[in-house]
Amino acid sequence: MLGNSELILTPEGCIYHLDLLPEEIADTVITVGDPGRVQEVSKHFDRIEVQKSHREFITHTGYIGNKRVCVISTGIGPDNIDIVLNELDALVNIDLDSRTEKPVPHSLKIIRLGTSGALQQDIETDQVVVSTFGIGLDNLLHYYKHEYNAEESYILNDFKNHTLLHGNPVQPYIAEGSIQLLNKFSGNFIHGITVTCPGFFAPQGRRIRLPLTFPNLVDKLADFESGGHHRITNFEMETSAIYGLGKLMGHQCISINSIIANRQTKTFSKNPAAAVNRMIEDSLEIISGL
Ligand code: R1P
Repeated sequence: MLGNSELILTPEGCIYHLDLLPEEIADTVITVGDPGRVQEVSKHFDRIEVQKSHREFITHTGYIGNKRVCVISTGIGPDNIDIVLNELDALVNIDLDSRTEKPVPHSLKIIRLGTSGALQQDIETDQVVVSTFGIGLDNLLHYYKHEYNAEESYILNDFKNHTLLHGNPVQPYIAEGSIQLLNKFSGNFIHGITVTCPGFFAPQGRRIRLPLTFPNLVDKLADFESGGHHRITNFEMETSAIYGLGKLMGHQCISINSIIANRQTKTFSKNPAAAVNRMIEDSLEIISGL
């Protein structure tokens, strides 16, 4: 039985940070970093049944046709993903009354609709990238017992040898997205590895004033290739944590990102809101048929 300090519930019986009851989420969960993006997604729902908000975690649950979906804002970063993934998982896999694990595991489809920076010249702003793998420079997954499959080990090993980040305070990890979901997002979607960083400035090679420990980070990531066809397309701040935790918990996860900046050409989208909206519309069309 999980103690009151381990599985924290509000007086209303909601999970602590998300402030949600089990019946207030759907099996298909869209996550967005920006709380303002929740309504940009839910405005496409045919009806909204639940609207909750606590801190940066805003949730709208409703229907697209007959499909029940919810959209939740995670805020920024892997530490927030630790909270969102664990609390979503508890909502479906823990009996909140008895505070014990349910006997049969329940799997969610978790789909991130985010924004990101491209690391390759040929990926233009406003294009959309779907992550084959997430490589984490953020250390979160190292707090959970985890193992890699053969392909993950192979790519991670190549990554460590190429970037030489391994052994520094940074301990890269890797996790694969759901192949089933990845295959649904093809056509105009570019596929590639996404690197997840624990910050926006130095951890993504941006020097404003302070000197960088890894001044060549962007080029090192951009030059990487493994197995003849795996390259790093983009980086942001959530994907590896979603893939790593989601996989350990038995959920199917996919991360889709609108490219709003290109770090090679040093360009920024002229209309990021329109680009994000296109990604939302194209993705919802696929999500409604999952
Ligand atoms: C940084 O500006 C934030 O934007 C990106 C990064 O991953 C980070 O969360 O994603 P979202 O637009 O989904 O927040």
